[in-house]
Amino acid sequence: MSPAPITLDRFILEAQQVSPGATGELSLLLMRLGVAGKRIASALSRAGLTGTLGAAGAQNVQGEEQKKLDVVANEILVETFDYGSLVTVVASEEMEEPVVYAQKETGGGYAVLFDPLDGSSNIDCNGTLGTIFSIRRRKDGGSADLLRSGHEQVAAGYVLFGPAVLLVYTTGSGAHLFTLDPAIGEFLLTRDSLSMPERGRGYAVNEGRAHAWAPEVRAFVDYLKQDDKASGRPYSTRYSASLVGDVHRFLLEGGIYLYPPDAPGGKSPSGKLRVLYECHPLAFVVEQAGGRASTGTQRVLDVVPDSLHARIPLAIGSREEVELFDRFSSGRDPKPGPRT
Ligand code: FDP
Repeated sequence: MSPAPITLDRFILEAQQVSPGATGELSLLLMRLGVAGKRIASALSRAGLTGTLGAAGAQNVQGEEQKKLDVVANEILVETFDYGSLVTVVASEEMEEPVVYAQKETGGGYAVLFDPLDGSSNIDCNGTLGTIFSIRRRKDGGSADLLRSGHEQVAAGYVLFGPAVLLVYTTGSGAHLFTLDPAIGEFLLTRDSLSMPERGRGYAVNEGRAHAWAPEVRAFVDYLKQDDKASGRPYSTRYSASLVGDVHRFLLEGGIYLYPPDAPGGKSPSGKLRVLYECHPLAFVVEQAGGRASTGTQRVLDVVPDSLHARIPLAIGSREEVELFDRFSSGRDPKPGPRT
């Protein structure tokens, strides 16, 4: 008989047993995220049949059009943590203000932050989507409590909704990959302690926005496209319009995802992606797999946001490409080495 599959719950519980001082609360929370991921996957798979595709008719706090499924996924996550006294507060890309659970004033030590449905433009065309989450210990309360560096995350990860539903998470000792087995409704361990290639052959960026980029960003992307076999160029473009989808690809294959800032004076001088809901959690996962995440001038995990919905430029992926991007960004001589 083949060995019993390792379910998400078993993996989390076994990790808890070898984690000194663990109370089991974080384990419960992670398991709940698994359940929320399955509920969102179910809503997505039936959206075309249940009338939940299309726009919700409102804008989120960023002024972006909300899709019905953005709202559904957000509601599932808010509801998921509204019992059990584990979580005091949740904050989401889709909500202007955090939700503070009234009954938790005396209990619940965690804050959960999320982007309920990343890659919204893919919703109506059945493209790749994701849910990104970040877990922090609650300190003294209030929104200011959440405005801390990415090093304060105790866990982070994402659920990827593609041909298969995947869950990747880290608690700071490696990043682990699970695949939903639809036959039994469980996430099963498919790769323990992911290790991403130090260098890849692909890049993902919305090149339709190249006109707005700073010259050093254009120089970097042009560099990737030049033909030079010795340094492994040209790279292939791999942009899916879903940050989670692209980051996941590069986690497995190596490469770099970029959402650069506009040049000074442009419309988006800080880029598009949100520190707390997207950049910090993905940076935590990718670093745990041996990769890097940078704004071009700063390590993403070092960034302390000045507001809940603050944005930063993001370069995330293999160590070598992200370091190269930093060298271009700072105007240093890139001097890329030959491909090994
Ligand atoms: P979206 O706004 O559609 O949710 O997180 C934001 C994000 O998607 C990323 O998933 C994606 O990579 C990027 O923005 C797409 O933005 P562009 O349409 O500007 O390319």
